[in-house]
Amino acid sequence: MKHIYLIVFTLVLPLSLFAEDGSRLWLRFSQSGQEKAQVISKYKSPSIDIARQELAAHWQGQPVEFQLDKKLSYLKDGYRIKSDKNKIILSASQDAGLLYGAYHLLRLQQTGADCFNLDMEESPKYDIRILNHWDNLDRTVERGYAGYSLWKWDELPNTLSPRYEAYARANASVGINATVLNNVNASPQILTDEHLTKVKALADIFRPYGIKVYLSVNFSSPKVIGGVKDSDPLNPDVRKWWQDKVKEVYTLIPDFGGFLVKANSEGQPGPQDYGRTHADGANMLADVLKPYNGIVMWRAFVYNPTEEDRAKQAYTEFVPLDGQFRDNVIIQIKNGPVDFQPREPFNPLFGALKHTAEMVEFQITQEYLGFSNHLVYLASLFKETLDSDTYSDGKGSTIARLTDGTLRPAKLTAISAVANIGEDTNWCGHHFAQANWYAFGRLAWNHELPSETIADEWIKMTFSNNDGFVKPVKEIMLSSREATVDYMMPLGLHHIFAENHHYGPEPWLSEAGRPDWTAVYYHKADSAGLGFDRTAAGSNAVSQYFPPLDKVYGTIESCPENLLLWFHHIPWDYKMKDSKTLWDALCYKYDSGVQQVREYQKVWDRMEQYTDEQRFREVQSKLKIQARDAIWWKDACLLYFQTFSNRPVPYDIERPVHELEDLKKIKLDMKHHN
Ligand code: GCV
Repeated sequence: MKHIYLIVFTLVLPLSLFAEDGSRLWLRFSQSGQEKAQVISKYKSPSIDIARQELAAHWQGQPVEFQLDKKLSYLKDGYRIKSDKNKIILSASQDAGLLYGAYHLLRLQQTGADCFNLDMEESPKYDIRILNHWDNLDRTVERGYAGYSLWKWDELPNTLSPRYEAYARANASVGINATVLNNVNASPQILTDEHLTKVKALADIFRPYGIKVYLSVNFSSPKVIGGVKDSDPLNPDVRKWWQDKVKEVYTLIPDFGGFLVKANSEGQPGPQDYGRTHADGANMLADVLKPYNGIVMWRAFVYNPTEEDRAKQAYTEFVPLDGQFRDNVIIQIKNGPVDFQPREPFNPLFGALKHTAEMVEFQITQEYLGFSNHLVYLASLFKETLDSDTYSDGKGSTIARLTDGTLRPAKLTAISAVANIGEDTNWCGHHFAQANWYAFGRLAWNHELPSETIADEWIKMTFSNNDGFVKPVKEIMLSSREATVDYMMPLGLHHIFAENHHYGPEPWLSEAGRPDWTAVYYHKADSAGLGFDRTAAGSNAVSQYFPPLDKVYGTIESCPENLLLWFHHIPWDYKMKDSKTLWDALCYKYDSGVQQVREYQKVWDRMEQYTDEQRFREVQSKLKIQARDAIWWKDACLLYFQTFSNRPVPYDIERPVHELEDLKKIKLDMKHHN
């Protein structure tokens, strides 16, 4: 008997050594039987040592020689890779460049690319490529769907989870070089001495991976934890408090990045509490950080329950302040003017601040995209924003070129996204949600990469190089964002989510803490039609866009149909481009979303032969949820809007399977503040 056990054990060992639970992310290098590569390096530093170890452990190609070369400083923290006779020269001007170059080589190997005739230079499009964690000190994560926070504040700084380093490594492998550890709805406690020593412990682990730590700060910190009378940015005692605090931070963490601030938004304190402006608040912090090369990322996500269209408010607030901000302040702007919806037009603030640095904020965590239950590949959404032409500086003024320093010389370029990472074994809650973390990193490095290339890399690294798997799965990923828009809110509909948690549909929501937290505020359905009139006859949000977009968006005929109901209130019998009525078009869109998810299920089931049991089953079961949810969305929205349109659902479309009244009773028990 013993013998038999032994044999079985030896046979299964290579496969079972690493449970296929997604914990290894895309860093799934082959584990055994390979020749160890030779790495020639006369340098030593924590980052270079990691680069060397990674290659020594996983690289199977020609010997690699490291070279540090100051002449390559034009590549910033990028690198050059060049095949040279029997070896490969990897050179960079910074240590981190060698690390990124090492991961580039490993990516080539994992994806089956040619590793012999290499000749390339890579330099990142953005200086700061940063994740924003909305992690609270009690380890809950605002809008987090992958378990509790990675940061175990109660154990830090003495106990260091191995996941801290694994996190840093994953980020470095895609070029992410910065992280904001805590929620923008920030607890002042993060700045207490006790917490700062914990932050230092994390910063020390991340540093060799080229990652700088930043913190979200609460504008009332001087008053709440400092015992200062108020937190007025013009009060010298307040400034003094921040000066002392920042000195303390830099004593602990000499390369600390700076602060991220959500002020005077959704109940957060800010300079306006004292009659001061956002510029007064941001500049005070910027001045304090300046001697240490620290920066302030000041969020433009501000809106108040006023009469003014919520979509207009960030622009109204910030444009008059243009030119007043210090040069180490960068305004962090959500991709759209409302809030990370499945589809929004780009935020009109991009390009409108002519003398102020601007950066994009994306959301990787799927607050409005089915949490970690729905497979939605977000590179397509990110690219849609980055490639949008604002026309601010003439044709070709894309958001990518405006924010990466190409169009306007910038001291500071950055790009950010709200992380989807938590304590879950597979990090992101859904195996495919890992692709969105990956895609953000790759696009932050190079926003010109096509979504398809990124998907291709990720699939090959994470699952399989087999064409039979790569092709169909890539098709799922590439169409998934549009499919989700179709079953949730097509044609420019937005924010018709259930109250607070934002998971399912609640288009009938008409009472909430404030009008702009209801769904009816956004869709404005009535017997005449559907959609928010943002033309000159309505809220005139179109006027915030540069010509010709103000006209393009402001005219029904030229407005892209995928944004029609964002900008216009459209009659139910309006004829769309394909001559369907608006009502019919809406029905077909919802139906197409449902059909696409059904197709994903069919395709995925055929993938069983190419993938491991655990991940196959887990994705399969998530797709079931997604398919059920898609039908829920379709029925809820069509049955509800039908009470206004009074038209039949086209007869060739699958019939609703729910009663509207039953759907209205669904109340999910998920707590969130708005
Ligand atoms: C961190 C939305 C979310 C909030 C989030 C806010 C923000 O309103 O629902 O949870 O708060 O955006 O970005 O500040």
